[in-house]
Amino acid sequence: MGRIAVCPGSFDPITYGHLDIIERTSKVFDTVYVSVLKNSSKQGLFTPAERVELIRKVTKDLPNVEVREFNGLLIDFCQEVGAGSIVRGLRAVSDFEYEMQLTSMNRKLDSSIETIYMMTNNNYSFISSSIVKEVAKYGGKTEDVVPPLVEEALKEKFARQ
Ligand code: COD
Repeated sequence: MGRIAVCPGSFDPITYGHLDIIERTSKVFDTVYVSVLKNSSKQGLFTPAERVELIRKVTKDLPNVEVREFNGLLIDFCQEVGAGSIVRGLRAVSDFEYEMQLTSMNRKLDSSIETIYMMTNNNYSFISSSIVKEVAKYGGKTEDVVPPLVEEALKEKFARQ
């Protein structure tokens, strides 16, 4: 079975910043589950099924990456797939406080699951799904921050709104 990691997130939608973390994790672990979960403090643009489909398409060349939607606690998902590690990306100091809370609470829920942080790639440190959505909403270019098929999906979404 080997070493299993989970890359959790809302991925609404997936960006080059997320993809970079997923690719790097896939080089360190035998199997990586990308888990689309609910972040109750964020409002969604894409449905969970749409997010899963976009992630599947942009990770199709990574044979050890599996994409799943999960409705529940991250720790429950990790237990279900037998993962020993959670991998998260860190962009700026501003990410730290939230990440600290998430990690501490997850550790209380299951102390056997370790959370590991990967520093963002400098080229992608400024990217967030929220900023990408705002730029796309007003017709700005998003080609440097999301894969082409995500850019298309964003255009379609906003054209219909
Ligand atoms: N560079 C590097 N990493 C990045 C970048 C970037 N430009 N952009 C995003 N990332 C990383 C993030 O740091 C994160 O690790 C991952 O990519 C996903 O990011 P998001 O923003 O899509 O995901 P979040 O922060 O909304 O995910 C929060 C969860 C959904 C994981 C959380 O809310 C959760 O676990 N929900 C399920 C219920 C639960 O268990 N709650 C927590 C109890 S403690």
